[in-house]
Amino acid sequence: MKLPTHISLPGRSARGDAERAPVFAMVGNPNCGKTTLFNALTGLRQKVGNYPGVTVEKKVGTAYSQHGRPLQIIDLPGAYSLAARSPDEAVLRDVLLGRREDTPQPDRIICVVDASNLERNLYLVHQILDLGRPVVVALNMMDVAAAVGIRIDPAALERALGVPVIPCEAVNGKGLMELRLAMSRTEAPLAKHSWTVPAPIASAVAELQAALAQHDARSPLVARAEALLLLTDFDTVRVAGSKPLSARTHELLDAWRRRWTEEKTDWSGELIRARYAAIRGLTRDVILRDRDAKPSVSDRIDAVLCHSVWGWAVFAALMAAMFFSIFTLAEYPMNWIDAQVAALGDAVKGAMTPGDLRDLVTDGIVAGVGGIVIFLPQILILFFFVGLLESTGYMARAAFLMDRPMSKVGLNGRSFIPLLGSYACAIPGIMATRTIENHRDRLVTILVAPLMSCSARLPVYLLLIATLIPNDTVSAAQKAGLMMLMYALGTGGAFFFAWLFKRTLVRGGTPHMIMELPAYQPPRVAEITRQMLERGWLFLKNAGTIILALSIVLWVLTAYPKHDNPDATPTEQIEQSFAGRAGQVIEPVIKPLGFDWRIGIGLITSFAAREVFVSSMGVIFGVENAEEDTAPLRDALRAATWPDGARLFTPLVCLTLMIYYVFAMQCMATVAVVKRETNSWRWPLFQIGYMTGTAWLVCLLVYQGGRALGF
Ligand SMILES: Nc1nc2c(ncn2[C@@H]2O[C@H](COP(=O)(O)OP(=O)(O)OP(=O)(O)O)[C@@H](O)[C@H]2O)c(=O)[nH]1
Ligand SMILES: [Mg+2]
Repeated sequence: MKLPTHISLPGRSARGDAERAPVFAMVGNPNCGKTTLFNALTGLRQKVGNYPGVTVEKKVGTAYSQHGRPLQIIDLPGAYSLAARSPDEAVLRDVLLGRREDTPQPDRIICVVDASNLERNLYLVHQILDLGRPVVVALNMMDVAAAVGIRIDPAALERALGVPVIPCEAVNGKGLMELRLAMSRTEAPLAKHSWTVPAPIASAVAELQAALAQHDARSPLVARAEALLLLTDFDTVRVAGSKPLSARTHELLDAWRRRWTEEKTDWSGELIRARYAAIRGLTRDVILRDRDAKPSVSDRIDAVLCHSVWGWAVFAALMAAMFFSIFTLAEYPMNWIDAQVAALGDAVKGAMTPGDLRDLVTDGIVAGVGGIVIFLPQILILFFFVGLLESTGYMARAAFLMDRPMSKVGLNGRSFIPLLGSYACAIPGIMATRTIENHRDRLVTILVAPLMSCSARLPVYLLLIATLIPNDTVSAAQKAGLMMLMYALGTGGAFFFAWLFKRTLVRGGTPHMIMELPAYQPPRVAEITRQMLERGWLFLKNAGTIILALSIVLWVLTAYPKHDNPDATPTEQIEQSFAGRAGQVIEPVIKPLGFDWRIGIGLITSFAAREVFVSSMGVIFGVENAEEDTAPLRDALRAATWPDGARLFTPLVCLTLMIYYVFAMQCMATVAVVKRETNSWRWPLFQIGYMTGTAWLVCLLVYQGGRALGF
């Protein structure tokens, strides 16, 4: 086969008409800085974090060449090899091989490599060079390499590979201009890529290559690379949205696979060894060590943070600090927002003439949306903490610590990153399970992830804790303790159900965890603040749209139909309203838990999202107190009674209600994501059933037990 030595970028055709932006793919090992580079080139703000597996789905953006020409860039999940082991890696493989229906095959590939770990990173590069596409190597993390005493000669690497090698530091913006220039060149050299495929495998490669070119429409070089991959990896991980191979190719592949199994030859091992030998040859003159490797700063920190005793002490202290600051730091901004909302309500009351419209504004909109907005400071603090853990590299250490307890329930530390992420929100947590290799473990992790207390539960817990304990009698530390208890309960629940599911639904052994511990990075406060504000803005947007709409709907449902007696009390009015009737229908089911029909309305509406419980309580109990001045919601809840005058929100009921929200599956968005990720309705429905069933049962035990003990 005669190979070209250069490939030109697609661009203006000879006739000078329509121009197609060339497509670049960002490819590299996990955590080597692809997304940082992608963001710097495109101006987008995709999530970065100092642990492997942040990006799990492809993302497309546009950058501009030095001459202002648009270039399309695809950011991809990281992988150590094209032999995909998990769904996120399969996305990378399929984009590169042109198997995706929704993504064009890249014209050029930017291989991002971590300079502090060059040999290992070059393994993937070497596989990519097989594809015969023009490659630009971005030699990233030069600062990290220098810090651990590794010196690299980029020019020598460029000579060895035959493609441009650009040293850079993505976080500091160094090397970006040079990279852009290399990307802008219309003529791109192809790598001097010759390595000898072991002879016996070569004939199989040739046969399969022909089949792929003929039946699967691959170009000769891609077909060859894919043949190598198929023969050594057998293409086990499949993802939705990728074209399957033709039947003919499959037959051929199966025949070779059978033959090699019979002959007991380890061709994939042979091939890996051959590749590493080739890489060693390439890097002989490239890596120069300055001094003997001594324990790095990261190693010294890890001696404490990964210690079997100190590590746990630090973990517990970090969590305690987080919950404590949620209560103490947020106090002032919260009081301020509280006062503004109350003032707004009173101003509206004074300005508008009494009537349904005024009630809609004060009792529906101000009470509903205001009730939820006051929790913004706490949400921001939570996200700031999560950001700190993610950007410093602590996340990977937490997973390492958790490996032991996780293995007791049949999962490994890998599953802990999605679970930890679910403290912020179950949706990114469930997405992050794509990095889990074993599909059974992935399923179990998806099933239990929503048990981790997410940020939407925060307002519910905070409201109920405030109702439960009057401000002055109990210190912030005790409130934080109660909150930690809820988080611990959810986490314990997740572990318990993971254990149960691994023993019943999806049996399977405990896989070993292989995860890189990245070097610690100083926290990037600006980046963390930006991500935190983004999440805060999302929270406000939610309050201004979904929660606003639901509050209005709920207010209408509580205001109509009108009571026959115009002098009816607000409670009597709600009682016979549409919402009241719905609440009464479910009251028999929830009365054993100590909840009345008004709480029942909140349970129904918050099925959309948990924080809607707070706005619903605002609407319902705000209406009841409509005659007085706007008071904090917790006071309204404390004043609420059963028809016989007994207090409704007793401490026991508040606690039970919090526990209900720990376990119940009250989130439409999560249901939708689980449906998409598991590709069936079976699992999300099962999840709703088991979580809400558990919530009911545990609440029954707590409430009735508490009653029996005299609370
Ligand atoms: N010191 C240093 N840190 C860097 C550099 N480039 C990126 N980082 C940091 O490395 C970490 C990983 O960066 P990401 O851009 O998320 O890496 P990624 O390759 O997209 O990772 P995955 O999506 O998990 O595969 C982040 O903490 C970055 O701030 C660099 O040149 N020097
Ligand atoms: Mg990334």
